[in-house]
Amino acid sequence: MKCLTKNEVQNYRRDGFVSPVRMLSSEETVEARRALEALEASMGGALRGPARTKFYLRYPFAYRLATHPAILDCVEDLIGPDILLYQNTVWAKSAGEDSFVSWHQDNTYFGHVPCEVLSVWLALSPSRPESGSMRFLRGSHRLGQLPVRYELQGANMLSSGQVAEVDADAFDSVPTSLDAGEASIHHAFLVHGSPPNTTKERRLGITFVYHSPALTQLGEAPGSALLVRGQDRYGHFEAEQPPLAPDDPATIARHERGAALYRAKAEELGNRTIARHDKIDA
Ligand SMILES: O=C(O)CCC(=O)C(=O)O
Repeated sequence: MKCLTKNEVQNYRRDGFVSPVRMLSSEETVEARRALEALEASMGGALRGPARTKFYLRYPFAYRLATHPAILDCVEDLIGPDILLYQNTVWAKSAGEDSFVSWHQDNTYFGHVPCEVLSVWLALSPSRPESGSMRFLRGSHRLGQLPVRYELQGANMLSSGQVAEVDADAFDSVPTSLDAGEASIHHAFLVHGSPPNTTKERRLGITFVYHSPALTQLGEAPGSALLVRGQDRYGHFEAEQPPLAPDDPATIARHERGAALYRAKAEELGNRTIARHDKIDA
């Protein structure tokens, strides 16, 4: 084990999540939040368009977070030493806003097979039940891929408004509670969601999605991913490159391609409204 205890790994296998895990020092957390909020400010207050998708391909601060040794050590404890980074995005809830996230499984629009995929949700502010922290349906990852229905409500942060068809009452619903710099890690079949932020503080987190290079994806559209540790002996995913600088033309082009491939795959797997939030923040 490089980071997690044997118990935490066992809990992840049984429950589908482990939380909380300290990832960043307080200095690193402050710096990461400053960098993200400066980027948001440069876009008028929120990330928009393709910047919401795979932004580790464009912004070095996001790449550094995605490859932080503490995060990769935890990921390695759960999925082994060869690690691809598939996606990242930001999850921000303003003070008192009604945004929520419906019960869903991340793999619905990733389509990875087998679904040995996990998300690290890194808190850049405290994330408490009252500020709309994520809730996990304990053990629901063992249900496999569930069908979804669509409830396209404006306040749902999921672009397609999908709701996993699950009897949520049959599961223990576990709210996470994270200090800034801590993370929760969840399996991509785990059913999860989050309520509105009822506090006076902004709740801010970034997710990073990792899996082994051995996996494949459902559908025909190609996917791309960035090797962040170990080796890729399979070549199932188009190889991405780290960013050089946010205004480097090759970096911009690579980010645009990665984001477009990600979106095309999600659309192929049923997310017809993946661009829904591109303009909402405008
Ligand atoms: O940040 C939230 O409230 C939800 C995040 C989420 O659904 C995810 O990271 O998969």
